[in-house]
Amino acid sequence: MIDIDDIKLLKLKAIDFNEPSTNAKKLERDFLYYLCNHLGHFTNCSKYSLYEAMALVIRDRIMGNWHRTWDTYRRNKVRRASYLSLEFLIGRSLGNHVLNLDLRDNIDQAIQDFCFKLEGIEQQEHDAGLGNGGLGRLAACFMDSCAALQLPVIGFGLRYEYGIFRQQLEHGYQIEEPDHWLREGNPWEIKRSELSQVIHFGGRTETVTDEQGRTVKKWVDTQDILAIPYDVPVSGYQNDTVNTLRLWRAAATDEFSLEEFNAGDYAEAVEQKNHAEAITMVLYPNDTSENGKELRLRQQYFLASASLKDIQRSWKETSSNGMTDFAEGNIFQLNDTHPSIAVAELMRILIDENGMQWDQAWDITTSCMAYTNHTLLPEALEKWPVFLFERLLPRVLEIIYKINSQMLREISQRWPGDAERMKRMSLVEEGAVRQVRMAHLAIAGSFSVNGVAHLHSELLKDGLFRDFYELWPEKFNNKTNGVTPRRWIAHANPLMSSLISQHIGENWLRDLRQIDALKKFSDPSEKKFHDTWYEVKHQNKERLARLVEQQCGIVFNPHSMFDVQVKRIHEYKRQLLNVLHVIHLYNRIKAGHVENWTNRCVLIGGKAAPGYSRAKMIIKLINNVSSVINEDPDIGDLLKLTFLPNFSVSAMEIIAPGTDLSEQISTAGKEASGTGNMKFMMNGALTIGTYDGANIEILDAVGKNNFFLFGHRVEDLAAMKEHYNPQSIIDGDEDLRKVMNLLESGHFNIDEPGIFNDLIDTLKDRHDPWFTLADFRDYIDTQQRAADCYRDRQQWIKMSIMNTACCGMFSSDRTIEEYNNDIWKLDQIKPGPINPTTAEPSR
Ligand code: HTE
Repeated sequence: MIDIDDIKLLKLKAIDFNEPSTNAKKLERDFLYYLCNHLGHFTNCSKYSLYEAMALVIRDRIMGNWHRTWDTYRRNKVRRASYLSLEFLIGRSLGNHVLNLDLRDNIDQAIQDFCFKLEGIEQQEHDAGLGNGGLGRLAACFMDSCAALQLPVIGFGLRYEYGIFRQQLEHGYQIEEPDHWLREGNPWEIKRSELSQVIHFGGRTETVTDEQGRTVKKWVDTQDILAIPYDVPVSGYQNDTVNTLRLWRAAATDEFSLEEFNAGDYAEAVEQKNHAEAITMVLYPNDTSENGKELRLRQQYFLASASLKDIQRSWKETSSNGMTDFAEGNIFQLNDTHPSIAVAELMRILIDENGMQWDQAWDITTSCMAYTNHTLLPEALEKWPVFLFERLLPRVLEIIYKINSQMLREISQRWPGDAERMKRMSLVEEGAVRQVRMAHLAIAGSFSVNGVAHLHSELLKDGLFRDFYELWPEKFNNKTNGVTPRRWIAHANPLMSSLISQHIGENWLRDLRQIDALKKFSDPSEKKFHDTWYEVKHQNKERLARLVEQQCGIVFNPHSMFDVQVKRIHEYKRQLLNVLHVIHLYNRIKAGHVENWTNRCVLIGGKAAPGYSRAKMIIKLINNVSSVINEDPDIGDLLKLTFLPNFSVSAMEIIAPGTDLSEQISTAGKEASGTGNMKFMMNGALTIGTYDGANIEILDAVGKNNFFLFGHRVEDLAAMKEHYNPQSIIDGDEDLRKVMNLLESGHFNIDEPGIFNDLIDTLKDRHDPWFTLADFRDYIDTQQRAADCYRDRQQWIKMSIMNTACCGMFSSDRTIEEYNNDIWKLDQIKPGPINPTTAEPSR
């Protein structure tokens, strides 16, 4: 008998449990067991229960390796990295684990007697929409790659009750609906209450004398909130590693509500509980723009503090030197400035909670923090009012001040008397409201600062962070983004994947550089391969057309060119430029200029931040233009335009494989990297794109003959800035004039006069920061080249194959290898058998 207090014995018993078999018979039995015995469904059940039962079957087959992976890391006292991010845009997990565990064939066999398919079950899973766009999805791809590469990396994030809002359309306008993704539970998460942490807010600081007679600071009278971790497994690709994504949920501490209860104010106590839980209630739906809400700062500190305390706890379990050698064993990668308050929080933990001296604490902190910047847009640069810090995090603010004075001293030694430089670089911006500049804190506290594509990293050095580059050039580096080929090729595009594997073997999924071997099949003499390639693309287009018809009620003819732009709606991404081109094509058809025509289906999708009214009007414009075009009997199959509502990770899994032409048309210098561009290219789409972000590296990889490049470059735009004159561009371009005239005539908003005036004005504004009309002509001409090329089917297939064949460097495995070689310095390690004498499943 195991006594309830004898956890140790329980652990020993637990380590020799049997790994459930993966043969089809056992899978079927377990599936029925979960459905009937566990979930209690007998004669009928919801489709969701089928998913739930299947998820539990898979989860059982992950557990052993998850345990072994933890135990191996702990036992070997390996150096670890923590990826701190306010966003992890995971999407669905079932299919991903099935691929990683190589269970698909067995499951298909296990359920062959039932009248549903695994694919149907997979679709029941709610997307985990814990992110806005590229930044959040990148974090998810990185977690996948770390597990694939067997690196000891733990992700830390927040378990938002509500993820990114669900987007619906009403009369062409975006409507946001709450996404209560956890309503039916989440079979992947394991709550670990025993690892909860207490997080402090509010209160004040006191100067006191400690036992050794030193003056030290104390943070007192705080309001405490409980951080409860929920662990989500991250399986590696057929390699037994299962890493962890640890998501924190906020809850009221028992003590806190108790006090109120004792005071007899029951309602107040419950309200405080709600107040505590509000921290992880909702994801802020802004991408590349700052929000500035107090609750958001609370979220940031909550994540940083809970994660650091968790790592401190586990570090102390294995280290004999306390926190002195913490930096040898730990590194934190900050996903943008959102978690950058971790710099000051680690200082606070080392000094206040471990009695360390400032200089030693600073050495440790700056040896284990690394910061990734994801945008140059000034509206995304986080600043927090000092008064907020004073109220919420008074002790943390004191530390920030001290970091600042130390840095300013260093600057004044290097550039004596350069007051302007000090002002520019200060962690605190002076003004009516003094503000803490989080990027400056992140740079000062990190030993590595990286951008996410070559151009972006260069622009950081000679623009936004120039002063810091001059002070600390050795910190700056580039890590070009990547995406996981498991989700974005193997899972999303099984037809193409098996075609590839038939010709070059299967190893490309582990090492995407090997997909290079596909190049030789791009030669048109490989007729059979070309025919199959075309057939696969066609089937993927049919699948996408079904989605479009379901979601939009518009019929896409899969023989047309599928021209797609899906991403967040933002002026810099220039969905407007896309619409101008569509209107131009519409004009041509109406004028009868359809010589050498290529039928085209244009798909646009993406969410607008709820407070970004201009972005919402762009959605409305797309929908209005779409109605006019799709309802005009003259247009027919020549041209279609539709807006796909509620773009998501799982929608992208259907969209990318079915796309012919990928629109990557941001104003040069504005898209830090882009990652959708990579997902499209991998799936054999051609890119029409500007010289921006990772487009440049894609262009380098495929060559200019396999890429439709257009538009002004960063330096062209800089030179044009002073004399940019959109009106003269309109006057000098007949096609553009016709497009603008039609827009201004109200042709697309007959019942809603004037609604697009603001959009039209921005296009014609001499200070339009996005230079949309400056790129119109080249864009239109380049679109024509793409269209002509598409009619030469043989040529297009060749280019399509070349795009897939050249995608090797855009695997996030490559990106993670670079992070590891240059920044993290972790050893790869395979999970070994559990050692019963040291078994300790807790962390
Ligand atoms: C870039 C995109 C890049 C991606 O990161 C982005 N940066 C943000 N969102 C992105 O998608 C971002 C969001 C909130 C605050 C600051 C930045 O726009 C991943 O591919 O180009 O690096």
